[in-house]
Amino acid sequence: MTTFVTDPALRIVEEKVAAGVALSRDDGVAMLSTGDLHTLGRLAQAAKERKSGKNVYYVLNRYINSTNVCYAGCRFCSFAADEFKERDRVVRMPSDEVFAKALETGTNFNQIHIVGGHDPKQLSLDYWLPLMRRFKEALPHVQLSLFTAAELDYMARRHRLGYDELLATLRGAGLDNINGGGAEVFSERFRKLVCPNKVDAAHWLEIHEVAHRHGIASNATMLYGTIETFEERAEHLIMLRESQKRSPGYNAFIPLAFHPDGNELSSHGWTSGLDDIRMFATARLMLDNFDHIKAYWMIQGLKVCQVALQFGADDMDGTHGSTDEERIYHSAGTSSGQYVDDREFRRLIEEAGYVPVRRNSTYETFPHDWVPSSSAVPA
Ligand code: V47
Repeated sequence: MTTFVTDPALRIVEEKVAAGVALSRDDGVAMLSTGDLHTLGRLAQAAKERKSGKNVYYVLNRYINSTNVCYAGCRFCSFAADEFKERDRVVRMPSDEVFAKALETGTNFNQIHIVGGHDPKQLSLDYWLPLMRRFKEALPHVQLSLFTAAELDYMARRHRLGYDELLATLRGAGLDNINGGGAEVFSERFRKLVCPNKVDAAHWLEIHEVAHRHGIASNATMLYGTIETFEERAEHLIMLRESQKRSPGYNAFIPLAFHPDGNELSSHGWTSGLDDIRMFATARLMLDNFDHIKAYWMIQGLKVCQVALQFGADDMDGTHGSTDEERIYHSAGTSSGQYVDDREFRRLIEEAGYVPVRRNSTYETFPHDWVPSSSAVPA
């Protein structure tokens, strides 16, 4: 078949990919700015299929934001609430409420995804260790995908623990996976301007690498669509690729499109569909040592995410429970709902030409109609 490549920079990308040469920062910038979407998509789709064949993954899960109290003050955030000045917006769930919330719509799920904020009252081992053990006892089939590296850094400093000791303790209580947030953009320039009070890039990477050595898997993200340059996006991806080389354990990369409502960076507006698609494809091609690129329906919307399956993505993330209330993206203006029926995932994946595969956080797979044994009963 004759293929037409209209962007010469993508010809170089194609040659490097064929020769197994890692893509450079300049290649990343070329992909992020190309007008030749068809070539970019063809290359990214081939890279996806070399990794995961025809499979596209999803997970039956519960999503909980257990607290929105946060003292980090990131300028892109619409979620954080000041516990003294915004009392009516504060959500700070006692651990019994988190447990009850997870079970509200049954036990047939394989992951609990929880993120919160830099909350001095909730980010403590006294709160989390008993809750994690309780989950593991009651729901042995459910993996715990908890915290971001930003929260873990805060917890370590609060308890005056090294990362090694903290992560060994959390692993002992059942932590399976660390969520990918807190990475934002690794550039020092970006962090100084946008999130100066959050864990820096070196410590974010160190936390994930230490976690991997303790047998805890993790994800990685990048927040795109504000003040970052394409060079900074490409450098971020290269830093993740190097981190995976040093300490393998990242499963998925998730591009997080900026949501502008109600935060200090709102003048940057929404990302465009083309920017989203280029971001998925660029991530797929640059992160040659990551198995999965996730198109999270709640973030780019189901329609863009379905298209992303032909631009390198191989995962749509989770259903959430039908009574879950995600707050990070809903306070920043997402028009995605709170819940997707897994039949809808299967329909969209099949229509895109792929095979839907149910997974857990670490990509163990299940038949779509798998149910937990009756011993999974709330304690
Ligand atoms: O670090 C906050 C992002 C992250 C906004 O591991 C925003 O599967 C866009 O950890 N616009 C936390 N993004 C969420 C997180 C996550 C999300 C999806 C998948 C996974 C995973 C983890 O949310 C933060 C920040 O980058 N965020 N506000 C906003 N206005």
